[in-house]
Amino acid sequence: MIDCKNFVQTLNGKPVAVFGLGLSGLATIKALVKSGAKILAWDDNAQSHEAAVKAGAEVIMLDEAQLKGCALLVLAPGVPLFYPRPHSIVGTARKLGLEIICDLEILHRCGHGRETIGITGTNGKSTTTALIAHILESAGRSVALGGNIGRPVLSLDMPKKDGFFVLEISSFQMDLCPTFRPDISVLLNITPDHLDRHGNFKNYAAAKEHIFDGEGLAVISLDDEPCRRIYEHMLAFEIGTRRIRPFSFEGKVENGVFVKDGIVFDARHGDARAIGSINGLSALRGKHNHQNAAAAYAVCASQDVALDPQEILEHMKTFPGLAHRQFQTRVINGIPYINDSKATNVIAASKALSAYRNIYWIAGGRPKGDSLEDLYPLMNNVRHVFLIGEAMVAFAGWLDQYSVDYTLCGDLENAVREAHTMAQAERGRPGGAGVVMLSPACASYDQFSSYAQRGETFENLVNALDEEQTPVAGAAA
Ligand code: UMA
Repeated sequence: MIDCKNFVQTLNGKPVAVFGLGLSGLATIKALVKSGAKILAWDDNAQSHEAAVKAGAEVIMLDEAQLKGCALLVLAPGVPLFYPRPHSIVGTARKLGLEIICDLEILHRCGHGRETIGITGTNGKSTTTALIAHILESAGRSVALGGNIGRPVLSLDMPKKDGFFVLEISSFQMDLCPTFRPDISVLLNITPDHLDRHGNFKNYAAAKEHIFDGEGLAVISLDDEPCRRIYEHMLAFEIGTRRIRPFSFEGKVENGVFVKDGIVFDARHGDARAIGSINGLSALRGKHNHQNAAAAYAVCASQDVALDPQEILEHMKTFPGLAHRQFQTRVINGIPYINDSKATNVIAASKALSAYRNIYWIAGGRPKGDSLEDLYPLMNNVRHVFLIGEAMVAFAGWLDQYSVDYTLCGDLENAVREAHTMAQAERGRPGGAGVVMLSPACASYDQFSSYAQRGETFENLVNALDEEQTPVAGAAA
């Protein structure tokens, strides 16, 4: 847990208001109470109150009278700040002129003195954050990994004096950080997302862009238009005064880092130098992971971190990947079984479907209403679809249109069994061994409590599968 005494001293004895008692709210209460602060806390869901009391807060409705005496308001990132309309507590705090911040801002105000690496973007944040932390740790550096990835920052252990905070930062959190800007800021990509929360795409991109305010190093993708625009703004000193290191997974960039055909190139000092290949690394499959790898390399090779290029590549090779994100659970007779339960929408599933061939694809769950049409070009990569959950009928109708073979399996247990049987039986077919993959393109809530529970169930089922050699298609009887 982070020592917040430096921050608490700035409060002049006033209590802190904490609204939203989820992961970050509770961690904030615990850390601040331990450092001597008084906390007034509230959550619209009464079920969250008990945990806050146990953590040492006074749980009380945070109306104007209560907020008036507080030093500031710590807001959970998911509570509407601007759109669709600000939560009433936000309106009250603004009326009182009370500062509204999140836990990342508190960490910054603790004056910890460690280097901070912050990663934002629409996709790939968690993987890149975990990859950077893995490379640094493997190189013997002291690291605290957290933020939007699911570990609230104030619950982390302080890294050693010369260590790093490696933080995944969402646009919601950026909006709640008036002064915190990472020493090394990474922007991976920007595509439309969370528009309900930001009102429009311009506001969403602007929230991300703020990560580059101030000084330090800016590591920025050149692979999409909004990122390129921000890059141009930085070059023109319209944002921050940072050193700028561009990267790409789509082609050569001058003075930066790029990945081409799976080879990492370092062109930071002029000529592009091939550093090594990341082809064949199961945790970094697919073009989108080349973007993540290029960003991670640019951070770790920078003068601020100064790892040796070959060492970075070596540590990339041992990256295990993230749970539930194209995670290789097991290999049976040369066939990988992949848990991509985190793919809860069509775009996320399309990443996995483009990264493999001959896929025995387990899909379905509770559909999110997004169109399947984006998946059409990827159906060449799919051998057979095993459908589960509420989406079965709708998905089957779509697959019929394109003559893609499928089986209605109902639940995950049937789907894993059927996919396993078919994949193992077809091992000898032309085109090489396939891959069994859960990448649902749907939410999990029709049959599971979360995508994580769905992924764990998949892994348990896969781990229980029989390894016995099944006859290979085409082999003599
Ligand atoms: N609440 C209210 N009123 C509201 C809205 C929420 O009282 O109008 C209360 C809820 O009842 C609940 C609490 O607020 O008790 C939940 O707050 P939260 O979900 O905002 O926050 P945490 O549980 O603290 O989780 C947050 C991040 N959540 C969001 O940004 C929505 C987590 O990111 C993050 O891992 C965690 O802090 C630790 O730092 C999750 C996420 O979905 C994974 N992030 C979005 C994304 O990745 O797309 C941005």
